[in-house]
Amino acid sequence: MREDTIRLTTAQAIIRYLNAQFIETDGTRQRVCGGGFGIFGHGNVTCLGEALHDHRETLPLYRGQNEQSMGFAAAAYAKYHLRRRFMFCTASAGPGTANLLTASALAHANRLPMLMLCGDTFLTRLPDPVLQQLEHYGNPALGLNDAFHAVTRYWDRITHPAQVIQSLPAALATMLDPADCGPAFLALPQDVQGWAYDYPRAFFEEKTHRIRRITPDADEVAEAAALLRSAERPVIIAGGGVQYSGAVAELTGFAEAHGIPVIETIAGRANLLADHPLNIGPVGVTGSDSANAIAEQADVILAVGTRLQDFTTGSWTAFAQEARFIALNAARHDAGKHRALPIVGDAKLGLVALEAALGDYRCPEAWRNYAQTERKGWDAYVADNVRPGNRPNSYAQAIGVVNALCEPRDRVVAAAGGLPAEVTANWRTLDIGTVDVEFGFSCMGYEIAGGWGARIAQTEVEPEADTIVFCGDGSYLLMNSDIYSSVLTRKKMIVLVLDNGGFAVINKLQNNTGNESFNNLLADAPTIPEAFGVDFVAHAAAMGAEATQVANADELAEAFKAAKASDKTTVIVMSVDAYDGWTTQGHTWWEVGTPHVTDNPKVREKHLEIEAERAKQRRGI
Ligand SMILES: Cc1ncc(C[n+]2csc(CCOP(=O)(O)OP(=O)(O)O)c2C)c(N)n1
Repeated sequence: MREDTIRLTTAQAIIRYLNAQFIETDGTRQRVCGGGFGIFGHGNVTCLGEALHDHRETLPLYRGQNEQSMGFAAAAYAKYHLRRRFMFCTASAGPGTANLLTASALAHANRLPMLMLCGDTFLTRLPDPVLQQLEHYGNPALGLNDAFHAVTRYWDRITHPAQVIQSLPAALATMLDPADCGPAFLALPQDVQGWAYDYPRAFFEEKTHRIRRITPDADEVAEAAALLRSAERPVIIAGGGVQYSGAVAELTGFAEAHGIPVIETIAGRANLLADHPLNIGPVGVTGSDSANAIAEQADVILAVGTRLQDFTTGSWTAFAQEARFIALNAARHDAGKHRALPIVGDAKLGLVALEAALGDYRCPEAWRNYAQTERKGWDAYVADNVRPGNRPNSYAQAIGVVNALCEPRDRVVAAAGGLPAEVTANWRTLDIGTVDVEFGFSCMGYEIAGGWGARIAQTEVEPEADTIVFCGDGSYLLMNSDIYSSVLTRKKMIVLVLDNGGFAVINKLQNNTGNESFNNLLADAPTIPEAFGVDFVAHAAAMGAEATQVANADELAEAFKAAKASDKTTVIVMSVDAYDGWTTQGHTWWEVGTPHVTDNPKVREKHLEIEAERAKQRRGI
């Protein structure tokens, strides 16, 4: 019997296939692709656009303002859904696709799925050089899309319609894999998009995916349990992988059963509620004194679902040289870091297995008490740090006001500048998984675009909650047009623009390394004859948002209440101090390159000071 086929273009086949992919989580089956973001150009409008139009009811297409911000929105969408759903981004050939590069890097660093469907030059090369083609003299096959190799987990160029039968399932498998998860890129030559092929109908049958749980190896669990049983000062570092695995209950149960203190990474914020007695706070460069105090004394550290990046480890100075690590991680790459005893596997299954293997081990009470006393000290510091009127307007005050007025399910988004550290230190977690501080790539511009993507996801699940974005003036100026997108698409956000006159956190770093203020705050840029601030209220209002300026934390509280009551995107602007406003406690050493030779004695002094701390740095493998 002849195989049943359907004649479609490459573009039609891609979209038809995507439309037929479902995911089952917690008994609910839904489309794995939540739709997409698109900016059309000649490289994608004619064929991909035609195919998308046919599926506009089931794969909603959001019209973007900037390809980079579309990618950020897609990343935030996937993060909200804990990597169980993703969006695609479609960009035209050349500059449109080039604009996606930063977003792809962000998704890669944060291990978030997104699918890029991007135009490419003609396979036949008949019209070459086509509009926007780079032309590599010695390699005609090399083009702009090849720049994505470094920032994708899956990359393919479709040079024949039949290839998608192999390529699409592989892209999906990558994006849904707990270890390999990351962005997937399909380069789609403009002619190939329209070429037709007789596809087997079976390729488009509905398929239901599940996220695989990797069962940990029994020997690895046994070895880790033996080490943990010997611990006198154990600590658990809980990362974002705990969220992705859905292992919060198992983490909490494990910690409680054995009485082990838990400290959190930035991506792992909101694994435990702020007032859980075993939550000792965020660890590392942007951490808490309490978590850092126990991190540096711990003898056995169980790292769960964390890639142990330098903000978590204080560039590897946060722990004792002789401390031993156990790393439970779905990715083998992460499980083996720093001579850790690896447990390669799912966090949920791993914690259950480890708990069974640990038996009746209890963490020594004195150590737990010490950790809890430290945490009380940190809570007192934060309570004072966020208090309105304690000093000039500060990030911490704004965070305290908003935190106090939030509902538990409200989602907070921050990314670059001083705010991620300030949110990490000062935000009290009201509910699990509600904090999105993008610090894998710490990318300016993610804030508002990511807020829009998160809000699109949030409205699918809990429209009554709010998405709250913390944004510096620098990030705002870098990328703000999704305020307009959010107004247009009625995806309400509350955006706080906290204006300190420039790149204040980098100015702080510049000063802390002995350098003069230069080119960060507007006031310190020699090429600016007379600095003036942006009227952010007028700017946001021009994009259709409600916008208001507040003078201080008390006025912020009133404006925030009004923003919560409104169904429109609201932008609240407050000036904060560039020097006097910082959270000063809770930081570990952080490795930055400093000049080994300089005529500036202050820079030399700081260089020596910074290098002296390096003695504490653990060396990896
Ligand atoms: C895309 C991008 N460019 C540059 C940087 C380096 N950088 C980190 S923070 C920062 C300043 C951000 O300014 P702002 O948003 O005003 O926050 P503030 O420093 O004032 O807290 C810069 C330039 C970055 N993280 N991302």
